Amino acid sequence: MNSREWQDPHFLEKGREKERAYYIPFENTEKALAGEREKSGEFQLLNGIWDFNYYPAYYEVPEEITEWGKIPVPANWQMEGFEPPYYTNVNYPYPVDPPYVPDENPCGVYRTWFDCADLTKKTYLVFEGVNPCFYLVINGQEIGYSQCSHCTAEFDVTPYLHEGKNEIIVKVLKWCDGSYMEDQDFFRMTGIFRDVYVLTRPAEHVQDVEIHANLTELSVKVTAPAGDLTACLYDGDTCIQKQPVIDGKADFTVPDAKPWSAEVPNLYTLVLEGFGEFIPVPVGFRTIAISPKGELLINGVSVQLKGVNHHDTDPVKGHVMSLEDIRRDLYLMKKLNINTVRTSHYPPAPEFIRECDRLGFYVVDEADIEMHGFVTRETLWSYHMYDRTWPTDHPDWGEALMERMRRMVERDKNSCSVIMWSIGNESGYGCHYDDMCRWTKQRDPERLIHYERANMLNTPTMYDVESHMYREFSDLIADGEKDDSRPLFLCEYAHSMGNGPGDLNDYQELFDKYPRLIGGCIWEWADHTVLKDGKYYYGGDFDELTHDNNFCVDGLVSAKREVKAGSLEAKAVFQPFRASLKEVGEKEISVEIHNRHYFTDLKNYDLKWTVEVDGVAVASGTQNLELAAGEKTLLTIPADLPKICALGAYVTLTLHQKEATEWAEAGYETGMVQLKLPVEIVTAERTHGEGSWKVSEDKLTVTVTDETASIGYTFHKVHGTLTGILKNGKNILVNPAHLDVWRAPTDNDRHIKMTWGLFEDNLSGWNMNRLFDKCYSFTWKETEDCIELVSAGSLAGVARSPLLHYEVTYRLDNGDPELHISVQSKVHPKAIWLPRFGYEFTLPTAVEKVEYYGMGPGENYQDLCHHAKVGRFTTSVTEEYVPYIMPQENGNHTHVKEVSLVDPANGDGIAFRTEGEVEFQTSHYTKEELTRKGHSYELEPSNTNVRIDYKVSGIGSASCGPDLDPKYRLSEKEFSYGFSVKAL
Ligand code: IPT
Repeated sequence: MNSREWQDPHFLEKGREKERAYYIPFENTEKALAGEREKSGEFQLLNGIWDFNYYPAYYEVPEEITEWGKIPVPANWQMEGFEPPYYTNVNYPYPVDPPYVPDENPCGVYRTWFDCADLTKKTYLVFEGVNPCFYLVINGQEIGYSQCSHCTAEFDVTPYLHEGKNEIIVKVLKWCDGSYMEDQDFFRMTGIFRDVYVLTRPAEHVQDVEIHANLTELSVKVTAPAGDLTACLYDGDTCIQKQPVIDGKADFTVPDAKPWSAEVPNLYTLVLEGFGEFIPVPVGFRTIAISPKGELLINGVSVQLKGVNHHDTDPVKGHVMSLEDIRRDLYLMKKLNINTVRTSHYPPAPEFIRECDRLGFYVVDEADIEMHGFVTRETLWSYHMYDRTWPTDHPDWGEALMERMRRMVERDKNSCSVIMWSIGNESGYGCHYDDMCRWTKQRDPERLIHYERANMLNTPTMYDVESHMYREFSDLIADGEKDDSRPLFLCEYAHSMGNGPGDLNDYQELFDKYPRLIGGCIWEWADHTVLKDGKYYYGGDFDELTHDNNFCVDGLVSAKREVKAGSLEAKAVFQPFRASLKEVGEKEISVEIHNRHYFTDLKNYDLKWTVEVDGVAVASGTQNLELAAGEKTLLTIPADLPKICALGAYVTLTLHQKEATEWAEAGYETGMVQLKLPVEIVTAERTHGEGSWKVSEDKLTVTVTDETASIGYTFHKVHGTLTGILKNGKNILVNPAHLDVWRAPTDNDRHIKMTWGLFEDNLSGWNMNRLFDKCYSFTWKETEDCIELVSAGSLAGVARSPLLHYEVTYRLDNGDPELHISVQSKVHPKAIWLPRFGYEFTLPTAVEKVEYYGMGPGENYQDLCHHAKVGRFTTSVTEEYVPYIMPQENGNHTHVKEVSLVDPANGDGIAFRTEGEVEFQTSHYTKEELTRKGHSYELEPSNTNVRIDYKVSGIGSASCGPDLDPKYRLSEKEFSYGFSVKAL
């Protein structure tokens, strides 16, 4: 161990074997075909509990260690209690002074043993991931060094072994020069975090294998010593062709090969037999090409990438992912109709790629490179191109970067799922990028290459694909319209932080419209959090010197892989079928069905349909449609539709997997489309009670009596507010009902909230988070049929002009227990668009049971609603809450016409209805509490809070993406809405 070495960008390895394709040799064909590496007699997994000592600085490691602690392998030592976790995004967690890293560089020393039975064999030690670098000591002799956290490092340890028990010591440093190339946006974690194993192989053996397949041909190249070698191609357990390997080569022609695609991942296995070993290599027959229009062609078919960025992350284990964890992620992606993974921002474990080959995903394999922190090293933010002070251009760093590219390409070169190489992420641009791109192109002419930052130079022609992240819609439209035969790939889009993303459908519409927009990868798959004692933590919770708060909590699914509205929205937007209404007759509905698969006939699915009138099913059926991929057909649905209805009529179509798959049961709902039917809506007349209204002017109490109940309303004379909704004299309201515009900012509101509200700076905002409600006048008039009370006033933030003026009319019709509320509002001409606008009611906590007719069952917003449908739903206030790690706006419902909330113990409660539509939300947490608190575990409930809103602005993905699209903003300057309320 030498501090000069780990701070020298030329010192990259010692004793490490040349990189090669990932494979595991077996001792017979059966095992090779089964491919379970742990069953190979040549493979010995060393995972387990190892001896371990942690030293706060490397120079404290003693010559001889006499006392040892323990640690699991694989693990990150931050998750095992040795250091607090540290989250930083762009900023480096130490000064930017390459190649130097802090002198207080912690070191973890690991120890274990393994048995060696046969010294005539070759023994290799393989590390699939050690962060960030390590020295290897075998039986007391320091024989190896490697860096690049997410690269495989293999060592030939044969010369250092003796028969029997052999000692392995691994010394892992916390930082090295390589850390400058690993500035990814995640919790910085250290240690042996991927599998470690021994391979015991014959003295002579295959060193490397390279395959190339198109739709009918397979060519095999082998690096091996002279000797007998055979290549057998298996379809399942059947050898379909056998060839001798001559001069390191074998060629196969398989005219009827079943093609591989992410949708139908037909996989063959090539088994190389020779030198006493059987080496399986999965083979997918497929082609990758680009059409003259810039489309991505897989097997000649234009395919969209419906992807996510995947980081290795677990709230308990850190960066450690078992095969079960990998499968859990990939299964859930399949269930969400995701077909692409960008392995941000490093190569995943080799088994991850294998699983993608097997289950069917397109993979954008990314080199372990990110140097984002160079943009902030001189304060603020500035990118450089061809700047010799950046490692991307500095002569000392060329090979350090190149080896990262090479080690990935060589390891994953045989994978059919890998369709594109990515030369890392967010590192500016320099001459080493030119070199890495050229080398990759020459090494692998078949796959595509992208590097997002190449767009700073208008993406030089040596890149096959132009790529961008978080593109503005207007730019994307321009990209689509550009006459360019190169595909455009959004390597990151739709930032999924917290409640969101809300704009997925808008992106998808552009992908559908413009051939060269081949899709992209949502940022990102799962939240990064740390779970301790049942509480979820994020950046800043560990006293980090610099950190980026909850910017790591930005997954499409939670850290525990639970889905949220955003996940379901991705599923809906990516779903492989579309439906649109063609004709509605008296007895039948005609719907056009579009099979949006690229390779699969719809006959593999059941198409179910249900017609609902006013939330009640009136007809349903199941159809089995034979419809080739990409085709459209008309489906006729028999249904006797009424002439009129009270709330609405819809037909809902769902697509279900016929057969069980590895990731989902038979019947799993892959997609859903709801279509509104043109049935006239006539609001039912309300039956008036027998009684009559009475007004007591003193108390400003209005009372209505009918046969069953006596319902009254009270108002505040000065404030003009509705202070009471009474039933038998008991007020159901805890606080006066009032108008408001605030919502607890979502993560996607993190920029706009500064203009909405009063936060750190007291000049920029309209201060909407603490509104003053001024009543200018409150008057009432009675006629024979009704009483009308009118309150005119304004809402204003501190130190600001009134944000809006309102006039509210409360009307009671003689004998009708309902109070009709209508609101007119005029917003300040210069004011910013509003988070929302509507009424807030506060009810006792016991009012828990909820029924509504509107969009559900999950939360939905104007731009986050393709996963939801209109219907009648029963839920509870508690269930309505969505526990985002950083508390924020949640639980909204659009297209709502009726809502009731009651205390299940006594049936007391409140009911709302409208002839138009409102948005509705209810929660035991106030918007103030959700605004104030930083973690879900800090929240304290109070009451049942209900919103009946004119509108709620959409969600978007502006936490890192474009501003919320204007069409989803509540930016009208004048509007009105109304609804009725009564006690139950
Ligand atoms: C982009 C990064 O590539 C990604 O790693 C992540 O940090 C993401 O941002 C935000 O969550 S880079 C940014 C400058 C757009």
